[in-house]
Amino acid sequence: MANKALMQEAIDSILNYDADAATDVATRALAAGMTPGDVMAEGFIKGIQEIGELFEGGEVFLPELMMAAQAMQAATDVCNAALAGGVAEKKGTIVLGTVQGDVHDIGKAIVIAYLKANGYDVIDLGRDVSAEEFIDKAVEHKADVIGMSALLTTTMEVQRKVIKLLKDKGLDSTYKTVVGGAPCTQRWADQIGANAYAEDASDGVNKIGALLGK
Ligand code: B1M
Repeated sequence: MANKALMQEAIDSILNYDADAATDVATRALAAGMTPGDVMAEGFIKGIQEIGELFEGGEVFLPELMMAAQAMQAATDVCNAALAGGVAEKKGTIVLGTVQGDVHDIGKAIVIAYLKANGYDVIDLGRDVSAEEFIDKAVEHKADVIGMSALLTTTMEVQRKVIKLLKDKGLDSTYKTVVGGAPCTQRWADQIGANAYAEDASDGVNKIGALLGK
């Protein structure tokens, strides 16, 4: 019951574009014993999804979307910091970024925090990452996996481009590819020849673990 009230506060902090309130409620929810994953999934993610629906319906506009994203970022920072530490054994190296033309990086930050907490070395390529850069960085860091986040139906195409470029360069068996982000699906992953699709951060950890036999 107490957690339910906290999660409503979390949702409200996003709907009110209030980064201070988001930081405060995230901190209290963790102190109350909730896991970072539950705090995000049961609270803040519901809030930002609601903002996305309001935006789609023309009830809020870009400035509000940006303020909500700032509040979301504040909550994500608190929860991701609580995930830090993780396990000592290194299970593999992943280069992960948001694809070219796309600036959505809140989900990517959560995925990275989960992977690090589960023993992976993750090189964060940032956002607006070109197909060539994904591959160059994978080569440079001797990565096992290339992870690509895309939040726009228009930018998903870059995921296809990376996989095609890997094939053209004869590198498709050197690097495993994982795609994620709200518009992506298993069907999309199959269509473009990705090795895996991950629905959320914990699915990402599981799918990458399966790909690398961990
Ligand atoms: Co934008 N935006 N946005 N936006 N935005 C969406 C994506 C949208 C669905 C909103 C809507 O209309 N309902 C819509 C896309 C429509 C479409 O393409 N079909 C949209 C649009 C249209 C736009 C702009 C074009 C608006 C404009 O300018 N007119 C513009 C595009 C800018 C650009 O990228 N070039 C834009 C801008 C922005 C902000 C900058 C204001 C802000 C982003 C801030 C930031 O990220 N730093 C923003 C936000 C916040 C959203 C919504 C509301 C929320 C996204 C988010 O953070 N979700 C979003 C609506 C929505 O998604 N419902 C929306 C929370 C996050 C935890 O979830 O990112 O899905 P998510 O990540 C999840 C999973 O998807 C998965 O795990 C994560 C954790 O669970 N996952 C992976 C993600 N990547 C993964 C990678 C993996 C594995 C799993 O392995 C590689």
